[in-house]
Amino acid sequence: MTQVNKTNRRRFLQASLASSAALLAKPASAQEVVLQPARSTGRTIFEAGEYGMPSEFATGSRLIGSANGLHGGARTPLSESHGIITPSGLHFEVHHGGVPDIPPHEHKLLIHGMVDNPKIFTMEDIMRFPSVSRIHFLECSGNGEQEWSSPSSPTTTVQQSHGLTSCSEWTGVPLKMVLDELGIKTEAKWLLAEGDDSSRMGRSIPMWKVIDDAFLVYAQNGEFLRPEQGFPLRLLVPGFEGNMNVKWLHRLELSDKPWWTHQEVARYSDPRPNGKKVVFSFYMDAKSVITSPSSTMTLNGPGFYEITGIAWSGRGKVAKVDVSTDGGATWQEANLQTPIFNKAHTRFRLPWMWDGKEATLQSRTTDDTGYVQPNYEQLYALQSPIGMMHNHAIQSWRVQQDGTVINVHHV
Ligand SMILES: Nc1nc2c(c(=O)[nH]1)N[C@H]1C(S)=C(S)[C@@H](COP(=O)(O)O)O[C@H]1N2
Ligand SMILES: [Mo]
Repeated sequence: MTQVNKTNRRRFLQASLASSAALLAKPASAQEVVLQPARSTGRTIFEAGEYGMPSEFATGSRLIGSANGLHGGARTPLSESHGIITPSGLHFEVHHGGVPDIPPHEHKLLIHGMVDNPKIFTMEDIMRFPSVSRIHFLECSGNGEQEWSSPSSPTTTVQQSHGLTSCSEWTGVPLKMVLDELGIKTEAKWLLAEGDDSSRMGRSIPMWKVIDDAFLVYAQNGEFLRPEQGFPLRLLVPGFEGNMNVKWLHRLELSDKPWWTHQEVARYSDPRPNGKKVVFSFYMDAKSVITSPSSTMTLNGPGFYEITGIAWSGRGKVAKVDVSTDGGATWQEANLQTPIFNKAHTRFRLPWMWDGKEATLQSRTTDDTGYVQPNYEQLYALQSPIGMMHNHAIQSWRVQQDGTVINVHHV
């Protein structure tokens, strides 16, 4: 299956990159195209099965593995993604103790601590609240860790370097609404969110974020959450590092101080040049990457190509994306797909005539707070010794004269 997929994917990639040549080539005559005999009868509806699957020729599959040492990582095929929504079956995955299969009728959410009336909710209770649907990205703060700590290989793909981010429409209940029912005590400043997986993963979330836009999510892209995304219930804290978006959520405790869990003091903390570590950095800062052309693709001769990719910011909306084809010497503003959503992937596109000479492609986003995505030098100055988390530096791809594209990390 994977072998077939890989072959198909390569073929498709070549076909799509060759389309620039096709655009310029003489069209086939109408006779050749239209006057072929009709195809014989196609597959029946019974063969499609009860849950539709992608075409056998469709490309894009997750890269399973854990090259950066995280348990249970699966990466989204960004170079073969279109628009801004990640199909649920291609959403990235990170879990620290496997994926539990939880029957929803057995699932409970306990809310206790600094509330007037602690309560245990069933899924039915939660789904009776008025719901909201919002489009948000989710990114593991370890995304790009490998690129940051060791120079990447020329064949490291965008899926390997950036595939721990995805974007979905999430449906659920604003957490504030549920907590207001119970009565939040004025001393409550933090909330512990804990998952019902073997790792019992827990993170401390500041109450101001809970009040602002955290929500209890039960559906993704129009259907119930995938088990891998936290079925039947997860917390979503939009724009905050992936780790805080606790899956298989079963307990929320309000307190006047944070819990200093293992996840927040050891794994997801950021070293600084003065030898100290920053904890609770929360935000995923503005970041972008060109997904096509990108490493391991081949351009089929000079001519027209569309440079495209995604940009996002945990602090708000993407305001603009600049693209360079000369390694950052000059920049051009890319077109942004609209509407642009808050804390969501934003698709950018820029028409490009490749002259057949070596070109170094970069993208640099600015979010609506005015924050500009840094290059590696700027990031190294901020965060050293080189940190594991929050690599959001500008990525460089080099188009070589023969049309092959390689990862040059930064230039
Ligand atoms: N209960 C629980 N929640 C969890 C995790 C986990 O291992 N257990 N992994 C976290 C990490 S590190 C990330 S990056 C995100 C990944 O979410 P996803 O697998 O839905 O993409 O979930 C977070 N929530
Ligand atoms: Mo993560």
